[in-house]
Amino acid sequence: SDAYNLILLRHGQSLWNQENLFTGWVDVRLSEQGAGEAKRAGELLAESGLLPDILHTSLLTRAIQTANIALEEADRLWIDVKRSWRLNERHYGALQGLDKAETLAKFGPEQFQLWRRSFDVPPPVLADDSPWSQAHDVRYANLGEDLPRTECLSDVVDRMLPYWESDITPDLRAGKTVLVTAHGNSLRALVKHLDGISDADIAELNIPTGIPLVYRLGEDMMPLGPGRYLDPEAAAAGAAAVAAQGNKK
Ligand code: DG2
Repeated sequence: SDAYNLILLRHGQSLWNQENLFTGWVDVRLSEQGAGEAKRAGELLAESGLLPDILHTSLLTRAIQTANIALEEADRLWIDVKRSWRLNERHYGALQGLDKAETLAKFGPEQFQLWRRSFDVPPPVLADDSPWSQAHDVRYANLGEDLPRTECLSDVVDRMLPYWESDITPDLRAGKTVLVTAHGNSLRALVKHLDGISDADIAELNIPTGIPLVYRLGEDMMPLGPGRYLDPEAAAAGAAAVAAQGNKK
């Protein structure tokens, strides 16, 4: 075929998604439900016949676990893998570790929505001596000035797209089916690019956990049509649940 296959997968529910806490770069693991979502994602890949030839993940455990579980289910644990901090979740700054419902109640819906979904308003910076800081995490020791202390979605686009260009698109051009296992906001940044979504409209986009989103790309590495969730009903329900997260008790 003359199309290139790209599969995007947000990790399954994490322990902090379950507890409704802002996570960002904090390295929490999958919940039991999240592991089940990852297994289901692997089943969906196997059923669809879309078998990844190469995996790209973030450096965060929840994305790596999700990929491993899904690939095991699809009998593809053996494929090549590349990992990059550039696929990490958006750094949530001083919101990392805070309860989403409490934050909404304390700062109000407008500020809450700006921090969570605006394109260009970053939360306050996270101090390096916070227990939720990554300033002393060995896996980021080589980042130097690139290590974020907070990020808005625009910052994520700026550090994610170079990796898309330099590392992911060459694998696609080589004819490989590429699986990218990442996060709510790093995938929002990639979908914004692929679907040409405006800075204003991207606020409305929410990515559900654990459901493969498949794109067919042309020679220009842009989609030939809309992305397709392999379980559209579960994806719609999951996206609505993400959007409502601040209101959850
Ligand atoms: C979530 C996204 O990231 O949260 O950082 O809390 O995808 O790694 O679970 P993920 C977080 P929202 O921006 O949807 O609040």
